[in-house]
Amino acid sequence: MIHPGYYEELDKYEKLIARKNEVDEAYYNGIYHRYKYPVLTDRHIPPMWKYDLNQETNPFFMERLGVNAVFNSGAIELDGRFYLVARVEGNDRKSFFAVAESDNGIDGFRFWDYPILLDDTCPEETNVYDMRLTKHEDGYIYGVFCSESKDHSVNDLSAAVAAAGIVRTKDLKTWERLDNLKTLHSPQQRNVVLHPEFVQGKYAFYTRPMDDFIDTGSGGGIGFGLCDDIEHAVIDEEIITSKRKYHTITESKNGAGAVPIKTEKGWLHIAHGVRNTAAGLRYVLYAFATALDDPTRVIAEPGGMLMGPQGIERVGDVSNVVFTNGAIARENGEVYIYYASSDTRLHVATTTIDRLLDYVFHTPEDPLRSVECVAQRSKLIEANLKLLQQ
Ligand code: M1P
Repeated sequence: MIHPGYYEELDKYEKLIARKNEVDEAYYNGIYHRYKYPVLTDRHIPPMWKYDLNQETNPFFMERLGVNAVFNSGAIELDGRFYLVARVEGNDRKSFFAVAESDNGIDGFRFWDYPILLDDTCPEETNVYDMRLTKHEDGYIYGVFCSESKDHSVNDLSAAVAAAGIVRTKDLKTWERLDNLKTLHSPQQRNVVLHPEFVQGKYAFYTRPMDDFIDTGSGGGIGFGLCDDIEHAVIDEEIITSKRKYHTITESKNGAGAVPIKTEKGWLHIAHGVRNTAAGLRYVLYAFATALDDPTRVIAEPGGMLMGPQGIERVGDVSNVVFTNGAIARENGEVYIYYASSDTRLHVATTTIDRLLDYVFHTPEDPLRSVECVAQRSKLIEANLKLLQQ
């Protein structure tokens, strides 16, 4: 017999899924809209994923397999419907992937009945997270994610190794696991993204060379490398595209985020930058553009962040973080950026290609020194005062 508690929980869940999302009118920057409600949270997990519904075996109707958080999601639009491949983290700390679907991309996201069960091809793999979904010109949808294993080479219980796992699908239902990416000169990789087009006839990856699981060490920024065979992907040479810079939002590390968006003026990238503070690492989003004929050549990089955590977004399991690994660029020019806050919940911000291009090409670069920042701002104020006095 089904426990009556199930119907109470189901009612709350259905009300949450049916809740309409709204632009947060209190927030304005002219670049994008933020929304009042997150699009996915732990409360969007179907009750049957957490509870044993049987009254006999679960008389107190308690969670048997709780979910701690739902955040960093890959995103894709297929036939006018919106799909997120979310990072779901169980109470046991292990993350896994699950598809949530909506008809408008802003609200109504509902998880499919089952999470994604990946082929168990890596016996050493402990955890998986942060899938980027690339609609590649070869006809497949690729998912590139972090595959994390214990590092047995050092005497430290928490030491881990990050690598890039690769899967591919045509329908988000059947997933074929390919070999993990090998980068011959970087011992660890996270935030790896597959470029949607062939470059010089090869598969092209944005990488993030790292010496260590947390510290990028000698890794100078977002890398880029080519490989011949996607089924056994090996990159022997990585070059750096968007560099880390001293006393900027990328000083500690940076990493590719959403799959780059092709525009008439260049490839638009939305990435994350990390700086250190007395309160720990602070993650923000930033944007830049690279040349259409050479996706490694940065042609515009506005100073500072595109987005930082605000209000409740600042608080969570890993506070002071916004992070993206998915955006949807629609045929009509709209762009939906899915970003997670503080490794806890997922939000959407909406904008357009035109606005993002204006932002990337007309926001001044970071002059890198306070005195020059003041001169830059004073120039803006002076021009505005002149205009106001006319
Ligand atoms: O905790 C913040 C983010 O940390 C990692 O990003 P990076 O590799 O740049 O440090 C990722 O594990 C990401 O999942 C997480 O949101």
